Amino acid sequence: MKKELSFALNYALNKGFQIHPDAFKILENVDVKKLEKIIKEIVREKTKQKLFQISQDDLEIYLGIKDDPTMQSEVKVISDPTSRITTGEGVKGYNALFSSRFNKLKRIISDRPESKMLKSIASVKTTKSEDDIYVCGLVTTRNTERNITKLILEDPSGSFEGIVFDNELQKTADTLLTDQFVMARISFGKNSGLIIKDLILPDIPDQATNKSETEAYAVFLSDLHIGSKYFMEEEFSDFVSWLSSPDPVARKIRFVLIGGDMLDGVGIYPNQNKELVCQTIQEQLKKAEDLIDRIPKNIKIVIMPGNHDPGRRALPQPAIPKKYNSGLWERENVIMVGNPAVVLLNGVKVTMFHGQSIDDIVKTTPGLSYDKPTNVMKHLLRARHLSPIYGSQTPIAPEMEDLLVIEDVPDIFHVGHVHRAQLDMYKGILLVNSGSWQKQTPFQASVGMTPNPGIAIMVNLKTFQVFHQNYNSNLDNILQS
Ligand code: D5M
Ligand code: FE
Ligand code: ZN
Repeated sequence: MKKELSFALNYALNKGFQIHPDAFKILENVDVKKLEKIIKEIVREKTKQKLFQISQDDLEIYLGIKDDPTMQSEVKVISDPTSRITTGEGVKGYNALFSSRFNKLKRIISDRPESKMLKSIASVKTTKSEDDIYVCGLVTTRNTERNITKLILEDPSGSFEGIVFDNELQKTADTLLTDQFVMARISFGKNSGLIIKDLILPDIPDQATNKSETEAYAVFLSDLHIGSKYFMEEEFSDFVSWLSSPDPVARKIRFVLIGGDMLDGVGIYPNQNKELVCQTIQEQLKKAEDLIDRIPKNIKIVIMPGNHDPGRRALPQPAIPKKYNSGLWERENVIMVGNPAVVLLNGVKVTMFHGQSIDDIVKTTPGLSYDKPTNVMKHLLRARHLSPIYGSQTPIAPEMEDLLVIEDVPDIFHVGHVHRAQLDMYKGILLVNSGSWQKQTPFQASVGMTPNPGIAIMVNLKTFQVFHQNYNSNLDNILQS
């Protein structure tokens, strides 16, 4: 008998354990370097349970050869744009899109008491009321000059310009995004001007968090940029290997979510080919597939596209099309969804969105920046919309239905894109920006963007406890919260 094996057996026997002969057979075939760690972990776990027998099952579950039957791993896709994308045409399409946005958000805000007093914008012009009235609409213009903010709001009946004088309210007004939905309390000024007295956002109601009944962990990833020469292949590969290690956390991982930019893509930015190690989508997908194949099969993998992945550029994006790689679609443990998507992981509701709109929002909103992406995510939740601004950098398709309204209140909001891993909470929702696995690119350096790549964020879906693993050797590279 190898000395490592006899050490492991004696260790367990001295702690009062019996080892079943079938378990012994498995131990004989385990890598001797790992034996000590494995036996100590199992002894510790089973001592806690006061069960002093090591069976074949224990080892198989521990080594990931067999699923722990008490652990659930159910993925339900409850919203995916892939089959709902219709692409309306031109002006008609955009009218339909904005009318869908208005109607959906009006329905969401109708849960608020003030909405009982809502009037149409057209009626504001004809009534001369002494009392304040409430209207709602999409912000078409926001303008601040000499401490006065002017807003133009539009609903299906018409539009009006209102003025915000109050300093505190101006702070809210200044963070409103173009095409965002808002409810306003207005009063009539002396010179028949309309004064905005209050601004009410759809926001998130108080609600209980859904939790998994059994302990199962989800890993949140995004922005791998496979194919780029800056993809941290070695670090990512180490992370994938860890998933099949005997580490007690690794053994409980049942879900891996990839929130977009899995690939670096081709022709995404000028001269990209000079920064690629895989020049075609097929090659990039092959590399992705090889990595995904090394993830244990009892882990469900949800793959959503970002702006670098193939499909279409405009939001909402369909899932990465089958025609590029049917392999991923055929894997039993892989679920391909579009961007954005809502999935239930053992009943825990996760809204996944790549995060393209963050670029437009940080540019136009005072107080928001790239290094605190979860603040932008809070902004989106308050607006109940994933990408309000139309006509800026983020392309939005003229769908008949606005699929970017946040209709479902999630338990976890998963976003990527800005390559800064960060955690936060907002009204009971866990906010995860999953960072990236791509080193700082020359472009990012030129604009002063400092990513913190190589961090894997994991959440225990039963307790919502969060863990992370940092594969980056640079000590300044840390997870923000
Ligand atoms: O984007 C990563 C981040 O870098 C995201 O915040 C956008 C920004 N970025 C990247 N390339 C550009 C260009 N060419 N212009 C403006 N902003 C850019 P990713 O989607 O991973 O490329
Ligand atoms: Fe990215
Ligand atoms: Zn991106």
